[in-house]
Amino acid sequence: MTQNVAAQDARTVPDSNPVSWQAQDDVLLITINNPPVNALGHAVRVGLIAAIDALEANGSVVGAVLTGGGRAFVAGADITEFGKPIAEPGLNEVIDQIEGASKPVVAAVNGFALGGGLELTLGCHARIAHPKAKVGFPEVHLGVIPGAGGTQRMPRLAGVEIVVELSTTGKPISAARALSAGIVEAVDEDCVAAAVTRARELAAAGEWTRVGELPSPSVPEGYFEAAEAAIVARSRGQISPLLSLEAVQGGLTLPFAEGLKLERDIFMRGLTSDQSKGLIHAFFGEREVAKIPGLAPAAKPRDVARAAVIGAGTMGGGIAMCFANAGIPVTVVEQTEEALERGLNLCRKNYENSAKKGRMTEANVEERMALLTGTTDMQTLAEVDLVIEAVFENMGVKKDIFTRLDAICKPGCVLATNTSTLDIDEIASVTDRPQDVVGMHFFSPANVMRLLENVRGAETADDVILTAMLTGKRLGKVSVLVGVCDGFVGNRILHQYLRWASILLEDGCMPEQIDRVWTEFGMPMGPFAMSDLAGLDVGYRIRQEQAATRSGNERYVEIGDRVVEMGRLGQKTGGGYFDYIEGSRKPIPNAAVTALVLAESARKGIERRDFSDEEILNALTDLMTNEGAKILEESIAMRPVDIDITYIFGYGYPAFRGGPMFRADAEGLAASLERIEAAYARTGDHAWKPSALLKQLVAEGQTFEQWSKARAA
Ligand code: T1G
Repeated sequence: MTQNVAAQDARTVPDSNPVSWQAQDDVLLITINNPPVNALGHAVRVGLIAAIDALEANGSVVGAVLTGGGRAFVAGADITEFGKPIAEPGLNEVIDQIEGASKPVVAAVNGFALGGGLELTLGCHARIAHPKAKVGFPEVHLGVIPGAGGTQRMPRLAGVEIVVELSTTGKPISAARALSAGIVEAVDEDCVAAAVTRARELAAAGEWTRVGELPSPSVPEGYFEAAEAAIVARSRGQISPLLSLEAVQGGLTLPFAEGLKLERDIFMRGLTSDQSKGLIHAFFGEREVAKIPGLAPAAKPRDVARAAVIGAGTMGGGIAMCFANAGIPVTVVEQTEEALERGLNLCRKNYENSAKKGRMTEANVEERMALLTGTTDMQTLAEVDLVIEAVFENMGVKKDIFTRLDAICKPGCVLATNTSTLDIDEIASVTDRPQDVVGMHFFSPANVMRLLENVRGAETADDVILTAMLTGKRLGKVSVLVGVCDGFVGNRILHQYLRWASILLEDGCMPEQIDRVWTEFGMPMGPFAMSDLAGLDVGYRIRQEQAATRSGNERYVEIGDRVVEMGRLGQKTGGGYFDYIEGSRKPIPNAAVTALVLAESARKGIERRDFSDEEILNALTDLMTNEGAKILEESIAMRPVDIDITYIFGYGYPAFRGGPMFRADAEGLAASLERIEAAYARTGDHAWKPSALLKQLVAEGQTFEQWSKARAA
């Protein structure tokens, strides 16, 4: 049975009729009830048309209020309808009928009003929001733009700056911000009652504003050029923000009806783009990874009222902050008072920095810190429900800690390790409760990165898996369930393309070329700049430890070791593969490193050659495809989408490409396999040994997606 962790929260069954209306004296209250988020599916659109018809036909009502049932106002158009023929009435038609009604309609924005939901409110004649409501245009995250008048009405109502912000960043804003921006005219705890009153006032006045009839706003000279430059600088190749800007700018000089047509044309350009397909895959994938097939139907997550973290270093402190941020009391354990104080002080400093940036108040800082309890006495963990060990990556140290935890913690307490490379099963073997042991691999900085790899050990119980998944959701993480192997999913793939990037240095590339190719692809930074950020000494120490057992016939590149031995440990020493000016993260090529690369090629008698950008990109992405296929073969990941989501949320892989496996399907597996087999024939290197699954899919003319769907059926 597939357990949907996300659905562990209460869910209600959608009403048969998702739109209801009822006269409250002389005002018709129209409510949308389409759980879980009141998406504007066809039935809702039909219901809204019927509701406005009822408003027009009912002589005893003077106006109407439109609101949402449950926690949402409206989350937007129904994304599951994308790509299918539009079933009339379309959303534009619904909004036009509301805007053109002969009686005033006031929106009571009781919860989030996103995308088409916000556009629906713009067709109303006034908007009143609950203080906790949020409004936004997240269409850009789906590769499209507001397609039901948002780019044409919002500028007329609230000016260009706010619509450009909303529709190019996709970030929602609070009710208070919507009030100050002029999107809503009031904020009220009882927004429905306030909206009823407002509807009466408008009816009595006999006049109300139709946003579509307002004049276009004026725009400061050079505004759009500056806005476009800012978008290009931050969007890493995603086009939808630029499409939104184009629709807003184009509409300003057109009559409203023409502006709507322009918006529709641009919306369709987005919807039919490959980027939109990738982004929609990422949207649903983020939710699909929460669904775990094959768990016992009776398994339920254990209650986690109190947690503990062992280790107050960078990772431990960041993990503890995740619990405090979620309002879960957490005990932090260190070996010495001095280490404990240092760790808790770092947590406080992080919170105070957030407060300085206006992301939280001073009161919030104290609330969060009050949830953090420090101790050097592990015995105090006897009553906690979940412990996450986050100490040094050494098996002996971890085994000692788990032995002690096993003796101290109450039965049923979940014992998790944050290890990124060590064998969970070996750690579990020192306890009498291997069924309670699970991996919870956070990504640094733990209080920022959203990915959480939950690692299922050989004996991890189903309810422990659910506990780890649901805890991740409570912490605001995107949790992916993975199996036990070196590097699990994310780092195992990372190792392959990082290693090959170094080999490309010896064969003819320079770090700056490889990094440029990778960032132009849409990654946040290139492999060498990323290594500089993480610190080169970490990998150096691991490679030194592995030297004794490294197989002689595996090609090993020493450039990274030489860079460390030059004292260049990365950003923290002002330079690694690249130089960094104080206060800047911009990588600058370094002459000594360039000379070192050339010298290493010469020392090994390698004749360097030029590599095209395409050859570099194919090498790195083919290795991701091949290693991902091996991960699926070994059931380390359950589905290709689990690998996609791991990379999007853990490594900044561009969501508009859908993730490594989605992109591999889109680019064509046959061509990729051909390059992989050629590389294997040329190098004999294990990294290029073609995956059996990949060969099978190509032979059968299948994609990873089709293979995954067939397995799930
Ligand atoms: N359409 C269809 N299903 C949706 C949906 C939507 N818009 N939004 C959410 N769901 C599903 C979701 O897949 C999950 O399903 C369940 O609802 C609960 O969602 C014309 C064209 C609103 C902030 O992009 O951001 O309007 O996994 O787990 O954490 O201009 O959902 O349970 O089967 O995310 O409380 C624009 C997308 C659409 C908003 C709530 N709107 N949704 O978060 O719940 S395009 C969006 C969200 C548009 C117009 C254009 C979030 C949420 P399942 P959830 P949540």
